[in-house]
Amino acid sequence: MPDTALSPTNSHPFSPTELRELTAKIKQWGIELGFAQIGICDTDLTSEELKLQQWLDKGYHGDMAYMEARGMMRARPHELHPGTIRVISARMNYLPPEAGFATNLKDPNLAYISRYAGGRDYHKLIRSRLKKLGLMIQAELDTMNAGKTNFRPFVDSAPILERPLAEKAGLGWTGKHSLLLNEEVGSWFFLGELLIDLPLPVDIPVSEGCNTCVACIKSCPTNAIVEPYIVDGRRCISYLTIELQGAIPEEFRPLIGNRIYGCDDCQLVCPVNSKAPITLESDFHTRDPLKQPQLLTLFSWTEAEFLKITEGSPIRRIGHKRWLRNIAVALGNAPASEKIVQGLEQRKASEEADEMVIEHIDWALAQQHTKLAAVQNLETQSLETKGQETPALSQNVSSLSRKTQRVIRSVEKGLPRDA
Ligand code: B12
Ligand code: SF4
Ligand code: SF4
Repeated sequence: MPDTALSPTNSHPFSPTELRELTAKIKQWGIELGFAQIGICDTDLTSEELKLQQWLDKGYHGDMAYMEARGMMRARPHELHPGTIRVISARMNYLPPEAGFATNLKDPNLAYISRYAGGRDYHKLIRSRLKKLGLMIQAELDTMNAGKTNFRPFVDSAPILERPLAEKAGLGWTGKHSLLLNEEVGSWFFLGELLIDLPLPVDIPVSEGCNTCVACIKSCPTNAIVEPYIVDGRRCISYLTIELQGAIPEEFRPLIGNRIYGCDDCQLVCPVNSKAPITLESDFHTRDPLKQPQLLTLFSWTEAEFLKITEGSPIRRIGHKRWLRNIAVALGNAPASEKIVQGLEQRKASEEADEMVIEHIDWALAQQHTKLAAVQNLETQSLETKGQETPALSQNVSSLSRKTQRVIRSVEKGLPRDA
């Protein structure tokens, strides 16, 4: 390293000692602001460009037009925010207490909501903390009489490749599910970045730790992890229930089970998550109405109720119609029930159901009628066999897929605190 270094927009020469001390302070401030870890990397993502292009060429982004909107700028932070020479990458833990993963997945009459989404929307929270970090850096430069720095926080928004940046910055390795994970803490964290023009020393990436494990690939309900490290977004339940605007393709509906907003399965079976810490942010704790909620209760919310209860939460982004669409699918997957049929019919007759919602309700009604007929058949058989209840009847034709049953067993064994 030369004796002094200049940033592109700051003519102040920094000595290596000044930069090392400033970096140590930045990492400490990051922790004080609630981040679990801060790392620093340069802006060179050329090795990712071809992989990103192949992913887009295969159409894995589906309807997410924003993924191709800015071309390769996503892999070029210095083009997205001119002057940038370093990325300060930050991660914030979101695992809420009493996650109740298995209890929730086990009961198909309850709605499963991805555990990142039960509290406050992370975008605003993380962006504002990163901005504070930038202002703290500026205040320090002021005391050093070192001029102005040019910084910009990012969280998802103009989507730079956050995961490869965080990997370069030493925050973890890319798991076969394509998320970043870390030996000490697992993967239940969000990423955010501060793009900056200071020549800070960079961190060293950690080495990959998945080894021969393939649990996430085997457990994905929709086989969305098409190759190790590569997710076909169009198959992912997170995409189908959150990003997709229109109808959910029928082939995926039975596989979605009771997951009405996002999916956690590939992380639930990951052995590295056994050490995951609970978030320190009470804002990420699950709000009461969203804790293990009954599908029928959520389905009965009017649009006004939906907007009120989900205010400030990421769930609000999908709007009431897609909320109803997702719950209708889960109700179709739930065990046979006259009450569910009634709930579906009431909703179908309501003014809040548009054409798309009605199509999903009709699908769910067809599933329910088929299952009710099966239960009736079994009842008749049971009467004929002198009242002996058949096992299938007592379970009301179990609607949990084999994969989900495996995920539940894996959570109960591997993540007992969060089960
Ligand atoms: C689009 C998107 C999605 C899409 C597509 C997912 C995907 N894997 O691409 C959908 C809607 C499906 C999705 C789902 C989820 N997402 Co998302 N998503 C994003 C977003 C906005 C962009 C990701 C992206 O660039 N994808 C494009 C592809 C090309 O990138 P990639 O998957 O990293 O692909 C690389 C690999 O394929 C790799 N590669 C290719 N071949 C090989 C070979 C080897 C050996 C290796 C190592 C790598 C490799 O190179 C590619 C290019 O870099 C990021 C935020 C951001 N701005 O980065 C959040 C982000 C990745 N998502 C996040 C989360 C939390 C989720 C969910 C867990 C949410 C949920 N519970 O429902 C799921 C998880 C699904 C999964 N297994 O990926 C977090 C992940 C945090 C973490 N710990 O890593 C992020 C970073 C958001 C954030 N700010 O915190 N997401
Ligand atoms: S979030 Fe769910 S659907 Fe998406 S890749 Fe992971 S396990 Fe598969
Ligand atoms: S489940 Fe296994 S393969 Fe998948 S990310 Fe975790 S350690 Fe890696």
